[in-house]
Amino acid sequence: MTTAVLSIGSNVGDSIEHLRSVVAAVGNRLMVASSIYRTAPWGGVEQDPFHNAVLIAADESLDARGWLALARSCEEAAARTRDVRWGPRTLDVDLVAVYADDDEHGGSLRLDDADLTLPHPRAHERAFVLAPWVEVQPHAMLPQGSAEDLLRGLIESGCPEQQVERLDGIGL
Ligand code: PH2
Ligand code: MG
Ligand code: MG
Repeated sequence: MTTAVLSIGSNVGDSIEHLRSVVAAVGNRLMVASSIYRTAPWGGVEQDPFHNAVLIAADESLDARGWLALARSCEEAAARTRDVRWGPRTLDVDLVAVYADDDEHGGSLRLDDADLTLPHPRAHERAFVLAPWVEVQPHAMLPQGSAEDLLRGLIESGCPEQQVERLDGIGL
């Protein structure tokens, strides 16, 4: 059994519906979904704000590569293209962390492959990932520190690309 932390984001088309399509694909493996956040575009490309959220999901048989395949199939179903790095997209589904429940330390898997690095190598510098993650897993840890501390640092930086706003009254 593995548990995955999925960061989902969209800023093209009906972005809330794109996020909801991931909830549908995860189905009964969903453990918890964060609120939806409206977030400033991160990464220096001028574009519309994103909607972001985090899902935590568990599966008896998927390994990290299985979760990656699920993420990719969600992106393909949303006709995701990869034109501009950190540019606009219908749907981005990123694996932030995967926990192997049979790991005696209950630790987060470490992987450094060409197409998959775990934990996600840039999660610690993105409030759009950390804010929804801390909401659903307040004690989450990254190699760089606790997600909560890292988030506080980013918000206190006052950097425009770290602005996140939790949406009330609309959820996944
Ligand atoms: N995704 C990107 C680039 N920039 N900014 C925000 N706020 N949210 C995202 O999901 C996002 C981004 C490409 O992966
Ligand atoms: Mg991404
Ligand atoms: Mg991605």
